[in-house]
Amino acid sequence: MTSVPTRSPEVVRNDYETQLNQHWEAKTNDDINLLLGKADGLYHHHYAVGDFNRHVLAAPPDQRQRLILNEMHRMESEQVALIHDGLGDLSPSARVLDAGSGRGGTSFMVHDRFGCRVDGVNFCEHHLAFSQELAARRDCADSVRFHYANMVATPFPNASFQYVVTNETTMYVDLFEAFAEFSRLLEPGGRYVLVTWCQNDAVTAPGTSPEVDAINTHYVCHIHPRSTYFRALAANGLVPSTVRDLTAEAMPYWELRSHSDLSTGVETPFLDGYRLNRLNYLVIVAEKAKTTERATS
Ligand code: GPP
Ligand code: MG
Repeated sequence: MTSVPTRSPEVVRNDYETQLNQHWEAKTNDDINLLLGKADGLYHHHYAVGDFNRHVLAAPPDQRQRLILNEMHRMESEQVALIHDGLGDLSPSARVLDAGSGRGGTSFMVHDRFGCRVDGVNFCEHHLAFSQELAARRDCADSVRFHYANMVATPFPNASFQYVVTNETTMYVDLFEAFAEFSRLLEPGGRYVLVTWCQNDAVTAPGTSPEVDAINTHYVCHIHPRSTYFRALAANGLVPSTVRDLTAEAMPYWELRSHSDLSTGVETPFLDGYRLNRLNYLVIVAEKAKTTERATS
């Protein structure tokens, strides 16, 4: 049973969000995602870190493409360990928000790992219907709920979550607006786990990387400078405890994907961006400050 309202101006709020929504609503025959998830019902809209099994490239021609897709799917699923590890020792009674939940892959894997309740938010209607149906089929619809909502303006009360995660979704939002919302939603001491690709403004000025421009055009997104993440976290009382730069580890996935018949053309700018260190792959864990008041001595 699915419950997806039709497009609302309170959720899709402006010209950019309308353009973005239309992009995702139109992306329904994305075999590069749909074929990967078929075997186990985990559909991802993120990439991966770590090496691939190099033997697949030497596989017999009649098996090679299938093995490449299997390997990409293994890697995308294993990427969710970055989120699991960032969440740490999570109690089954905790509530987790998955902001920008796609077709549900990360939400299901967080629930499966910790037994906790997960709320996913997304404004793409076919993604939402798809993930709600999967939740019913996976028999976890009471615990893993997907909501038609804008991830920077959600319907949830203040301090209603102990954890927020974003798995490669923050290139679609204004970071100050998004982190203000996540900070509002988190209990004091709550944790935000963020996996993202970003523009390395330590080596190139914003707006000067053709690779970043090409990816932005491909996905209708805005890749943010690395430093903006930290400014926006600090501005919203979200204090980083872990920062991991996995740029080198993010490359093999794209190398493998460039050998797939389903490659989409975005492989080259990702590979070039990472190789030139203009694009970074980061994992950040941050805690919401228990108080934002400054101590007076
Ligand atoms: C693309 O993944 C993912 C993003 C641009 C990040 C945000 C995604 C959300 C659903 C919020 P993809 O798996 O759709 O790309 P591709 O089709 O190229 O594999
Ligand atoms: Mg994909």
